[in-house]
Amino acid sequence: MTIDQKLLLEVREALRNRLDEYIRNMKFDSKQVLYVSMETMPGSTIANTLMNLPEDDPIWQKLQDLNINYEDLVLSDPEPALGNGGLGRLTACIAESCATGDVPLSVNTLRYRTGLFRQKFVNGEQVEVSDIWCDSSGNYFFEFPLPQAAQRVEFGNGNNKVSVEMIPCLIPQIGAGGRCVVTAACKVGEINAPYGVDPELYRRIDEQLYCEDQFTRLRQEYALSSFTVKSAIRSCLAKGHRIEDLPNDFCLHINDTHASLMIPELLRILLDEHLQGRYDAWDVAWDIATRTFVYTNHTIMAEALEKWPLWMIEQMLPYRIGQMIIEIDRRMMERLTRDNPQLTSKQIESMRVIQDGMVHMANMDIFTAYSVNGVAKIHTQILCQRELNAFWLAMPKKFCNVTNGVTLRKFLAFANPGLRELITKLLGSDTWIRDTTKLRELLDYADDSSVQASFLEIRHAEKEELAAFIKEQRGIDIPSDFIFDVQIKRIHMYKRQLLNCLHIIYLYNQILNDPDFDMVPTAFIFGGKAASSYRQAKDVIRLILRLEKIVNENPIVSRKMRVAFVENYNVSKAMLMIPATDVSEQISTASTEASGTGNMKLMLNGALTLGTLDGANVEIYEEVGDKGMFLFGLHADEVLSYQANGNYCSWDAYKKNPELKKAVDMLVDGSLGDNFSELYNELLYGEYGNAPDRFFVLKDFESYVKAHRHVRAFYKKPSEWAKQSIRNVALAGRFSSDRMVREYCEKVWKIPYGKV
Ligand code: Z2T
Repeated sequence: MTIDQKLLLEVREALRNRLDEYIRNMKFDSKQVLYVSMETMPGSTIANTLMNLPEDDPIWQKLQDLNINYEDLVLSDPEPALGNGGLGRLTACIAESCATGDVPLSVNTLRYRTGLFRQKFVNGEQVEVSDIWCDSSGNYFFEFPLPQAAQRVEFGNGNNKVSVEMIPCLIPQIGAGGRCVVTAACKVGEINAPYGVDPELYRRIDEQLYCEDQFTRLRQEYALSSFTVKSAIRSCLAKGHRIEDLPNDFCLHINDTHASLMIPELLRILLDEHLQGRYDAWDVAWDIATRTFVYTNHTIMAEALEKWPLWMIEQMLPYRIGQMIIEIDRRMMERLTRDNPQLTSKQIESMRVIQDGMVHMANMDIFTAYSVNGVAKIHTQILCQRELNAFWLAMPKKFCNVTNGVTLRKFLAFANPGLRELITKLLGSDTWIRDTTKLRELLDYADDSSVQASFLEIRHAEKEELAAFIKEQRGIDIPSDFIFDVQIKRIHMYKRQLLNCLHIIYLYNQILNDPDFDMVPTAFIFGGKAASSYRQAKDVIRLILRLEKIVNENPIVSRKMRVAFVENYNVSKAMLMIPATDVSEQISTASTEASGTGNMKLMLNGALTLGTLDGANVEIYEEVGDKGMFLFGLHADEVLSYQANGNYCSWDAYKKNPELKKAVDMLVDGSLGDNFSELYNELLYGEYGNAPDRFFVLKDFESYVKAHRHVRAFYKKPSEWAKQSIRNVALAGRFSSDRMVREYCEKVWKIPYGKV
């Protein structure tokens, strides 16, 4: 479907009006947060705009006149896929909540000409197709370039000096109160390269998200970092403030380590351009830096912690950047040894910025930032007690937790209009859309059988819509009276889609062995992309697509279960799938998922969580208790202790349980019609030098099977199920990004929430 041009213009007008108002009302006296993120995934701008326009906005009448179906509209609106998963989506939720809460924040990011790939299934495998989110001349309809705010970023040294113009393009996000914040997505403008240097190398800076080429990747990180620091300094001085006032004017938020180069960049500019000749220049610069930066950590997975070779930084960036890093490292060692006699030299060494010629970005961030936070209770705990323990012992005060949240205007109010109406009717007004604590009042209705019936009806209608979509997209029939069991997230070994698959194979065997096997019919629905170079994850996709065929095409098995993999999962697909979910699969190995945010979006819509005590599942469990959630699996301390002692043997579980053994063997014995030997090896022998079954899939299998049995038994009691579903919605207010942003204001950014 091509989107009605008139409508596009209407939405664009609405955005431009708010943007103009925003620029007119910019409060120059209050502190601004620059949230610097290599990723953002706002989803459809049409949806993001419409969802927050008040009911009396003239645009609604016009839409009605045009007779437009929103769901089709949103699904056909190309989304700026400038991110991978949770981290990029969180950035967009933060922006939306800041717009709603009148918090002066802007997101700085890069404007990748090709975002994350579009996923296609060809011959039972994922194929990556380049994603076109702009028109044929490279423009995006809902962005507003701001060339007057461009900055020049410099690379290299001496005769090889190159300068690249970075031009911000603004994508406004309107909040529920009608104000807006902007995402400044930077693109490359004019490049000045001396004779002999290929300017094309620098064109690549805004070419694509997470490019494999490490040189380009480093240039991307520096371009975003330098642009941001320069913008902040320019604006501070333009207000007539002194450079020492920078920390009062700006908080520079390092969203994971990708923008860590802001630290040496700020020191460099301060020392070389603003504090020259002052005997205390370093101390002043350092004092400014340590009051300006904050850092959020989003993972403890070692392979995701960024380290850059110092030589690469020295060679490709201005040489002063390398010098700054060396100086931070030197002074840090002096300070840490002087102030922490209680720490061992091994502990001190672990905190070093430069180790074996590699720059440990997180270490530089933690030492410099005045605030360091994790994204869920258990994640922050593991950071403090384990991963970053030495830092925590040396500087406990700068650590805090801010549990993630999601915007319920998008994922509940807009995505699930039936539920929105019911809640508004029950609570007597729609103020819960901005004050999510009000959702708690729904608890009064959890036992009310007519409310329970309405809940189930709304869910059923959503399930029919999703089933129709899956039929159209994948040609698979899913009866809407099946349990909709949904796992939607990036494909990753630690997220354990493989555990879900082994359970499906197990059920398949059970049904075939015993045609009377008593089972509430269940549809296992997946969505998610695998990184193009991640072989095991792509094998998992291949496995799920195999299971689709084997299960759905078997006349006996398909009476009791179905499998479907929704192609090209993205933000708009999420809005379609989440309201239709009965069971939310959140089954990562305990201690591996920092927070998870899909778990929150699903809970918000009344899905019951089937999960481990990992990430924010822990806090979901605190809210809903045993009856509101199906828990299974090892606890984080058990996982960490197995890892520390190396005493987990995956063969034990495999040999002990014949049904599990059978399911695992089927990965390689040909009965699935294809071979999955790498996944088999992963479980029993270990791959890439890792321990066998490093994510405890086999260990947790029995407990997972049991949890699923509970799910099916519970589903037979619709009134009980509906009651817990209502409780889930009622208790989800804590997971609103409004609460998260309020906490960031208080604990991290140190600015008032909302209007002063
Ligand atoms: C990402 O999506 C997340 C962490 C990363 O660490 C990178 C990416 Cl692309 C570098 C996710 C976490 O895995 C998830 O648990 C969390 O909810 C999300 O960030 C937002 O904090």
